[in-house]
Amino acid sequence: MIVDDVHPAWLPEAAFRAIGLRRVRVDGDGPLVETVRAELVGAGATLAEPADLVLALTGSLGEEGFAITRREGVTVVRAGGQAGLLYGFFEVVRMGEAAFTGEWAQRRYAPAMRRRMLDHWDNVDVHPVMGQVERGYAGGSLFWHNGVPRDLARVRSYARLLASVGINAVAINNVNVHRTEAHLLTDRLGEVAAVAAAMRPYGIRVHLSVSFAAPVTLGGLATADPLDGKVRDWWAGTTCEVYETIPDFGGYVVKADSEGQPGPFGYGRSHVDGANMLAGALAPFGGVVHWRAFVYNHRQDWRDRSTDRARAAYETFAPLDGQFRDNVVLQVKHGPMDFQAREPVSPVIAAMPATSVAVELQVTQEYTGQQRHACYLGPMWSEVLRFPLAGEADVATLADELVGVSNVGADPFWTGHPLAQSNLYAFGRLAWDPAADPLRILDEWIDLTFGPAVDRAALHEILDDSWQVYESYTAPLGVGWMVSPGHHYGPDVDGYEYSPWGTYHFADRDGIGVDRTRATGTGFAGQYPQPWSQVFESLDRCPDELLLFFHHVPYGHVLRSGSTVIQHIYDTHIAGAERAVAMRAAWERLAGQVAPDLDERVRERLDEQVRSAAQWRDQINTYFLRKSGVPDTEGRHIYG
Ligand code: GCV
Repeated sequence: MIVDDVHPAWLPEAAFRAIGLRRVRVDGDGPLVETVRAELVGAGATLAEPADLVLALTGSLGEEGFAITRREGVTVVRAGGQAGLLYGFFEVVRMGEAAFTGEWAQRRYAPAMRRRMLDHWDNVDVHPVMGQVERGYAGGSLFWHNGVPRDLARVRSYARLLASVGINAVAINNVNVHRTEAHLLTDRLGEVAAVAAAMRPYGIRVHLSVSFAAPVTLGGLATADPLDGKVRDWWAGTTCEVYETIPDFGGYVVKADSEGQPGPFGYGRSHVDGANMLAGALAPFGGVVHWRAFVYNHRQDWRDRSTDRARAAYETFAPLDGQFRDNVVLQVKHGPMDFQAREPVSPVIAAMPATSVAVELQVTQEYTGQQRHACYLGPMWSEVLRFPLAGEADVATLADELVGVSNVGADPFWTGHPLAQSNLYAFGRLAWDPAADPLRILDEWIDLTFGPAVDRAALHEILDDSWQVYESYTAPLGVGWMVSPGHHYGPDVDGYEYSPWGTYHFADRDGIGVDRTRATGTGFAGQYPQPWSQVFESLDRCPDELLLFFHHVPYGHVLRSGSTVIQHIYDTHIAGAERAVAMRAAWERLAGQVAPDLDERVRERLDEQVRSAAQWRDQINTYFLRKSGVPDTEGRHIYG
């Protein structure tokens, strides 16, 4: 077992107690099998006969699948490949004593998504505006410190945590590739190789974000035109060197023509030209390119009501379906805007049946409280993944892969807010099984992290619906934004209203919301397959929580819930801020049950959540009271 100076998260020594008491046999060879052996020994198990637990490489369960059975007092894990054996081992850890109790028939496990990936937005240097980790709320980078690589022991511990929830790929640097970080592809490749070596024993392949302009900035060419022979040769040669150094390198992640990053549009080429060129360079080595669909005009004029940022990704990519090479994965944010607390699922996910699609979730809490607010995102992701976007097919079925923007940094608790570890855990578990119940996953996390004696009810009270609580005191009814520009923390209702980012709520004295209907608005609703196109188009059928994403309505509009829009705003904001206070009170019940440093950190964050929720409540309620002039029917105090 790895011991270092960080919090053990969901793998404390106690989690291995049941395994540690057993005699074990491991049948098979290979580096990941060795990892399993080392884990068993580290847990205190003896490699001896007669075994209570047998882990064996056999059969046809696929590279990552495994089966567990228990007969005649022996628990047997069978796996088709080494990764499967590692995942089977961690399943036994999760089961605890139950893995060694009773007799049961074979249970089979296999991941739903072939690639379960975390993207880090880490920079090597501290960026003057974005810091070292863009949208990072957990200290500096895991990989670099003061411009040089960190001690890799922590990276190895991280890989272990990730493997225990089935993650098999990590992109280690920011998709906004700055000058220093561009060199990771060439003269600083050794640093990537070192991270890959630390993660390899846990079955995790390393990917790299690259700049589309690299042939110019690194190669000294005059162009990065994807159809230029010299450019193609440069990428082919560079990629070949990458694989000579890191034979199991995963591939490239590319943010192109997006928020100022260079891309094929700059050369009059399409995203098929750009992505396929890189895919061609990677194909001989089995690598993939994750090509992000987050392409929109970030220099919009707010006066221009014909442009709608929500429409942009579909307009760019839907016509290109079927033209991408097999090793291109189109990486699509789960919603059409940008990781707001509430968005409809992106219609792009249903528009690319002939393209590999990765759905991108934001584990780092940029728009959901920045790891200062407790906000368990499992229920949100579960809703996204189970959403029946195309007939019978839900998002999880339409997606080939799941990618999460990591919430981890150099912080001793990994995630800043210790309770945000639950999000990292849930991301892995849902990528493995999108049908899993997010509250059951939370329970599993609580059990592993805090042990069976903890007041589980208190933790559930804080976290179960913390996403809905966060939503209730921030921007209402799916309209989104209303955050402080730039750093995106805390309320600023009009902060983005007259900005170039395409993120408007259009509140005036009569009403609020964005008309995205085909009939009278931007037409975005028309990008969905039926029935959703009609459901979102219709004022009567549109779900309340997305009403203002699709419609501009008067404050007196009656929601399906029976409340008016304005009364809903008042009620939810008052109740939400009260819930934050109740969350803090629930934590009090855990006094003495958790380690003092963790206790102190959580208390500090809950105090901030209470303060911030009240600030959100007061700014939002006051803003809408002033705009609408409609008083609260309950006569509660709202600052006028
Ligand atoms: C890495 C949002 C964030 C940016 C991020 C971008 C992206 O706009 O605010 O920090 O850039 O998404 O996903 O590329």
